[in-house]
Amino acid sequence: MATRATPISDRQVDDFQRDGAVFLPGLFRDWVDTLVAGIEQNMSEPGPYAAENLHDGERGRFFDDYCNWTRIPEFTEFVNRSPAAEVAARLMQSNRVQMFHDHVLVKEPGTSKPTPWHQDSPYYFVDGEQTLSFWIPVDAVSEASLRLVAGSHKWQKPVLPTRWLSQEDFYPSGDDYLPVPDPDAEPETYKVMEWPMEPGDAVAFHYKTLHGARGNQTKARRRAFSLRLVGDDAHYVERPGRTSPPFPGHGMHPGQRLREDWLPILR
Ligand SMILES: O=C(O)CCC(=O)C(=O)O
Repeated sequence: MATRATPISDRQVDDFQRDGAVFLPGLFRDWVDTLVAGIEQNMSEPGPYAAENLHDGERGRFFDDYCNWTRIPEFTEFVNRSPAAEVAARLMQSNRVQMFHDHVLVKEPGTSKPTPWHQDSPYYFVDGEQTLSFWIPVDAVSEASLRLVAGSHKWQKPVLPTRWLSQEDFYPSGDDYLPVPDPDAEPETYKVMEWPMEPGDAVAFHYKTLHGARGNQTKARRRAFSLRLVGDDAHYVERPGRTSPPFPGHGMHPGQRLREDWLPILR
């Protein structure tokens, strides 16, 4: 796989640090075919965590699945050989880059369901300021592109995580969280960032950045691959219930670095 050198500018690093997200046009352009093949394999052979996020009778299809990168060779290759780890190190300002997980999110044409506003961090058993996800569409996308609230990674309290299908609270202790805001209803309070994207473009964002997406009412598929990575200060934390992903039997204790035999150091 020939990979073009993709320098990240100081300005892009500053944007990521300040806003909690940055748009990286063309970063994974050379990897689109690999990711398409991996996504198609993932959809034809879903893993144990695969989910359909629509109720019976709702139009379209909203599929997601995660933690398949070790069994799908195209994802393994992307994790190990794409520029993702190098770019993440620079944006997170981290020496180490450790794998957390892969995530496939597909909205088929005519899916009206939005992805609810959420931060990823409260669902995870990892905390730290050096965290980063790449969201990479493999289809051109405008309406159903990722939307992110600038600066939300610096909010003092986490936003209540909810279940995407039932919309119930994810944990019993809802009082410890901010209610889920509606950024579109208060544009003077929340600055929403979004970009029309081509296949292989990426948005890099912090695990604490509030984000969501509109439905896909177009006639085109919207397939996206997300790669979740962590840096030097990432450590295991306990949450008030089963996390997502759960990684059953992980055996880690609060404050520990994530175990490297399951979640390898990439750089
Ligand atoms: O693809 C989507 O609709 C949402 C993506 C997302 O929430 C994520 O990658 O963390």
